[in-house]
Amino acid sequence: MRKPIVAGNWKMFKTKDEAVQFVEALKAITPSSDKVDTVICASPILLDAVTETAKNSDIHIGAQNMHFEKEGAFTGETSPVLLQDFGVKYVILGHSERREYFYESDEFIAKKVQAAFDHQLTPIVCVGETLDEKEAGETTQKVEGQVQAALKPLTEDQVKQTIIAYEPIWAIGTGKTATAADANEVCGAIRAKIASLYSTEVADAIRIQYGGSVKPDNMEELMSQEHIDGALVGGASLQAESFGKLLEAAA
Ligand code: G2H
Repeated sequence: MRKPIVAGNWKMFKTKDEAVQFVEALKAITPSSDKVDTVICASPILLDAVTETAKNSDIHIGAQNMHFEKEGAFTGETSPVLLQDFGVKYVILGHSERREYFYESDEFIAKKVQAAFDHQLTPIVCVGETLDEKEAGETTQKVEGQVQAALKPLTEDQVKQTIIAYEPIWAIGTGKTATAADANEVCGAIRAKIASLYSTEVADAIRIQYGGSVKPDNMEELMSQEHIDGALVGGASLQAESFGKLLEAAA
């Protein structure tokens, strides 16, 4: 059985004090890591404070992006070496906000996915279709292409360890959630694609999250679906209490 993984994506929210208080509060209610993997993905400037506060707890810390190079003249970028140095364990890559506002391509994201493994970071690779693509019946084709491109540089063992987050773009921060059945169908199609590219063993091992307006009141139904192994959560991850409810529903 695949262990559920629930990751909070704070995006560009929270001051240092708010971040530390959140982690302190969450520590008291985090389920055991035997039951669910708990991840908080914070802005790079908060990572030092949150990794320190989360020490000796079941909370893992993630970044929301990184560069693929170890170092160099890349003004404003974050190196995977620094993330590793700060005790970060996960990194979100290819979030639709990065693809849309910062023009990140599938090829660029694939280089980051490889760099994550080179630095012992687990990538959370985001894929998803726009409303136009959904209405044109292109959802499966779009997400399968994104998955195939992102995993291309990896070994089979690395593919097994990768987390895929299926986030339909039209559902992000809009309050519109895909129905649990629709989300499960797309996550199932992703798993089938991985089986065809690698093997059933790899497809059975890889964990696939759903993301897009996940809240305490829709989490249980999403988690009851065969192919959904957790959630990537924006808005509802900003309060420790609501995030705690999501963890409880997944555990
Ligand atoms: C999708 C999600 C987190 P929200 O971006 O990655 O955000 O839960 O606010 O839709």
